[in-house]
Amino acid sequence: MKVAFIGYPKVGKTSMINLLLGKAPQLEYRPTIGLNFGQKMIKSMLGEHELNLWDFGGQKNFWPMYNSYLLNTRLCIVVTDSTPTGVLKTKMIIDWLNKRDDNGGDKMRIIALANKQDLPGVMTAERVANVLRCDTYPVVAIDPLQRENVIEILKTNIEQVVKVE
Ligand SMILES: Nc1nc2c(ncn2[C@@H]2O[C@H](COP(=O)(O)OP(=O)(O)O)[C@@H](O)[C@H]2O)c(=O)[nH]1
Ligand SMILES: [Mg+2]
Repeated sequence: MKVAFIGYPKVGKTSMINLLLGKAPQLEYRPTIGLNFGQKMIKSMLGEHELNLWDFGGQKNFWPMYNSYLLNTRLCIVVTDSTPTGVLKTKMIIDWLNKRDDNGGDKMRIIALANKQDLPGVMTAERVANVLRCDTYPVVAIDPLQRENVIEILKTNIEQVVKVE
């Protein structure tokens, strides 16, 4: 099953995938150029799911490719930092996702991760959800202790996707 991460540069998409794969967090920022992939097995009540994780460098010049990037995506994870400006920018991605013609009707579930909850003065996931208007979870991608939590979020949403099939 294809799971695509999407979001502006530096919000923590690659960190989130590293966390899921059990890799040590990268504290120094290294921008993702082009595409990265990860693979992860998830066991849910509905069986075992092989997830193909797609991580696209969010630079502006890649935007025209987003439609092809998202082709056949079943779960789209929008990652945002939790600052007010970051969330407003991310809202534009969500609006675009909701409007887009999905090239042949691939059913795609959209959720958001309100990342960097460890930073001072950030918005709660509840407030982020009110802006983005989709299911939103609070996370800290560079905290290895949150790994189980993020796997649980994936599990819940994969089950949702499989159920509506
Ligand atoms: N404080 C904090 N920093 C984070 C968090 N997640 C990622 N970062 C840092 O933010 C920077 C960008 O992360 P990265 O995963 O490369 O972002 P990407 O461009 O969306 O793939 C890196 O320096 C990470 O260490 C978080 O939850 N809290
Ligand atoms: Mg990256």
